[in-house]
Amino acid sequence: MSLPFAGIRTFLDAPHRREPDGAPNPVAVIGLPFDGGTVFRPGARLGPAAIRDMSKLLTGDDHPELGLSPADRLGLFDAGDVVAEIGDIDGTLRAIEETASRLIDQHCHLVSLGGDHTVTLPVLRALAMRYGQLSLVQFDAHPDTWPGGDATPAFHGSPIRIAIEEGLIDPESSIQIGLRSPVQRDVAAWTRASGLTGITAEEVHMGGIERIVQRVQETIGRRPAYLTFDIDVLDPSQAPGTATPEIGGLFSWQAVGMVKRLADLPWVGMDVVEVAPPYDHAGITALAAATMVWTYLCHRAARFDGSAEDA
Ligand SMILES: [Mn+2]
Repeated sequence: MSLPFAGIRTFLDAPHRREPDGAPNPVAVIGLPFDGGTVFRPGARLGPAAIRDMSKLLTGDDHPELGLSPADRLGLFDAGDVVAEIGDIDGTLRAIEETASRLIDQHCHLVSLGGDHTVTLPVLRALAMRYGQLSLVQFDAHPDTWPGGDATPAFHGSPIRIAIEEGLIDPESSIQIGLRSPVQRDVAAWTRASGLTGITAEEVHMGGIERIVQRVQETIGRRPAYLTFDIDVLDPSQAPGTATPEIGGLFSWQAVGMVKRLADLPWVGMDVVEVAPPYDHAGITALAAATMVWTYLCHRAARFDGSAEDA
């Protein structure tokens, strides 16, 4: 019996290797311990370690509905962390893009553990290079469409704006869920004009998750889709450990229920970002993050029959 409190911390106890080993349906997990793009309270550099740590709770047993674990049918491995010099935003983004591209070129499905939301940008650059323009499903309290500064346009409030400006994602077939933060007037106007669909947290609460899932499916269509899950979409009572908490957010059951119901979208990868362990209590933010990824991976594993080809 493997003991969840013992052993080296990799995500879900997956083997640590830098490259895939030829197993079918490879999925690479990478840690992106970067919080140099954070404007309020830092700490997301410690996110990947905390998520790996809490993921140990999810090892050893099967998903209660699916009756399987991710490693049963996926070539899951933990490729470690991507780091660059302290304070070097551009260098970090380049390093992440290079690593992501290398793994994608080897046919890996990519799962990234942030880090602040800046890290999603280089991942999208790598994926768009491989798959063309993507649809984005973004769980987030914030639209992340602020313009950056002149010196560093990329920070954790700007990745979606830059991704649209660079043509990495198609705003008309992308959707943001859980919005509720204050937004500058010109940023709100830019976001509306971009064609992005925005769903507020209140709409989730009042309309129910089934209706929101339907909106997502109608918006996304069959374009290759990327899931970015900013943990601050959750209510601070459910996820206190984050840089920019906003009240009135989703409960974890709503978010995990939507991730489950969206499992059949044509995903090309996902990330969970903005877990800042210094403000966490009892590991619940890191556990929520680990569980979102685990749920996504269990449903991905369920697509394969155990001997199958890549989807
Ligand atoms: Mn965000």
